[in-house]
Amino acid sequence: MLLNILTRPQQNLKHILIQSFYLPCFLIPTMPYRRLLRWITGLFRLKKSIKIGIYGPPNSGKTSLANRIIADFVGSGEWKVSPIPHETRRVQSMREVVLRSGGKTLTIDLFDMPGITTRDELHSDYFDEFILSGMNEDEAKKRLDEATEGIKEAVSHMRRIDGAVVVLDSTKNPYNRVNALLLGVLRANNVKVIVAANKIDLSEADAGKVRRALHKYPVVEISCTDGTNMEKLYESIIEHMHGK
Ligand SMILES: Nc1nc2c(ncn2[C@@H]2O[C@H](COP(=O)(O)OP(=O)(O)OP(=O)(O)O)[C@@H](O)[C@H]2O)c(=O)[nH]1
Ligand SMILES: [Mg+2]
Repeated sequence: MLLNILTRPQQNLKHILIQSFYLPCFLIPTMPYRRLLRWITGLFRLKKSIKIGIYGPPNSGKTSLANRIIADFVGSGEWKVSPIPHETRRVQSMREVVLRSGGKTLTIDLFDMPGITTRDELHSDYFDEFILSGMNEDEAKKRLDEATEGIKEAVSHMRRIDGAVVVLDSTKNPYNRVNALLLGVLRANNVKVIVAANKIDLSEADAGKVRRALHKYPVVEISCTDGTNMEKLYESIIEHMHGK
């Protein structure tokens, strides 16, 4: 046999190719029905989940939103939330979360991103906030370094995601450099954007201002604390996010 392969390589290569082409056909009748169906659909399924990142400035409620989504559609698992900015300093993800709304579904890979800010803001305003929250200088510097890495990681993910929910704190002025930069980079990467104007439960919230500032995008006014309009947000995500 070995001698045969060595002496007539071309003929035998053809034989091997034909065999490997027909091999799956011989396997089919022996596979259980359900596995067979999964195998066939798997062959045609080019992309299973839509990758959605939750972006926004620090402390706007990104992780609170991720936790709501997880609680509503997965049921267990929770990420850490804190009033101190830059709590999330590594990208956190949950795969294959099935969103359901109005009889429609969308399977997403969910990414909770570190808060985006500029270097200047990080080294002045946020550093001061770390100190005011009770951290000593070393702890504050460590958090600052980790936050810097987190921002880099969040920005590098923009190339890999299909859609973004940009969470803004409605009590804050939406007209600022960070929001403009964030939305500009997402647009440059062809990422579909929905804006969630969060914290509308607070009396000082002005979601109308967020809506006016970001009129080019679908804006949903929400509260992650009391769950206002979460259903509307899910509906909007399912309607607008269909991959790149
Ligand atoms: N009143 C109110 N507070 C909220 C709401 N959503 C989040 N918060 C609070 O805002 C703070 C920040 O929430 P996070 O979910 O940690 O915000 P984040 O955007 O993930 O923050 P970083 O990870 O630091 O960027 C926490 O104290 C939350 O309890 C909301 O809808 N209403
Ligand atoms: Mg967070």
